[in-house]
Amino acid sequence: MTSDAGMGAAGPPYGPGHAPGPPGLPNAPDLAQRPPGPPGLPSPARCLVMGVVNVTPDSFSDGGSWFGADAAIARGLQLAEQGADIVDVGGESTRPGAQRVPADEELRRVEPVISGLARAGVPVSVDTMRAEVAQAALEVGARLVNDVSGGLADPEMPRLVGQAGVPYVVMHWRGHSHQMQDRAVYQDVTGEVCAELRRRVDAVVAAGVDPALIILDPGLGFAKLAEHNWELLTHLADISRLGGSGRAFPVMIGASRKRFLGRLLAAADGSARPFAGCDDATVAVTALAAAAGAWCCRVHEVPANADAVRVAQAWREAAGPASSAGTGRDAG
Ligand code: PMM
Repeated sequence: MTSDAGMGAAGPPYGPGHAPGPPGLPNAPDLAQRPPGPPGLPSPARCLVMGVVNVTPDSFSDGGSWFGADAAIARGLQLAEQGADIVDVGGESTRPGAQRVPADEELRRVEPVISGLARAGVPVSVDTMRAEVAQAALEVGARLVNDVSGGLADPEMPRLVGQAGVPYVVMHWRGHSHQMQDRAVYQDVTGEVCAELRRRVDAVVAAGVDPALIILDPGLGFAKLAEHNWELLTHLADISRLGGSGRAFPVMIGASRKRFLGRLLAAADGSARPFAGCDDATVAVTALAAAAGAWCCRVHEVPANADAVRVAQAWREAAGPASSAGTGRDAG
């Protein structure tokens, strides 16, 4: 472990009192200072844009579109040219109700795509819940592991990520796709998501992950109803600090094309807007989340989102020095 990762008698390094934030932050709706992203990734002085390439036949929002390796690499290159700071490559659909694919099939889908994009110099993340897939992806050049289960689906994952020393997205998750919607039950969604994420952070740090490499994600749509997603989106500061006043983790948001947007934009007859008609709403969420201090937004269509994060940054800078500080390393 590097940096301030030691777990001494004072408790976990991200616990209360370790890195007190500015007064008034814990309950503030916005992250007045966006926490810096982990080393080894691009670090512009604004929210990052992560472009998605799902190498699957059945993902909810773009399944089947980039299923062959050549098409997926071409799409990833296009997303990078359009302004994606990171390209996220996944080989397993996580849409509600989806069945799992075998690990060898997941690997067969993602490995050539990650390899091709990394060789072209694109910062790539691997979207997987499996340590075996993450390891192979890191060997061919992935720089970040995006684990929607936060290390719950595969107990080997946190140790692997800890040993590799790469940034790790720890997402809030309550179970695999076939069971997750039954688990969308909360009394206090922000409080419960923070508490459950805190337990995951404790576990992955205990397994060797450096806290400075952890990115938190509330997991919009994963065991969440629309009302849960909206509440979480408006409590990014709480999520960043796990509901306390300790270390502020960078926060990632994945709202792109999700069903709660389609339902918000339903037609007069009540039918949800198809996902491809939700890109403008995605851009609106990106602008709001970036203005509130999100570190990164994961999206399927990059150009307008790349504009939105720049608008949000100008907004933050105009709002005052506290809002625009906390970013801006040149590395990566
Ligand atoms: N959502 C999906 C897949 N991977 N990763 C993170 N970190 N956060 C998310 O919200 C997330 C994710 C599902 O979306 P898709 O299948 O439509 O791409």
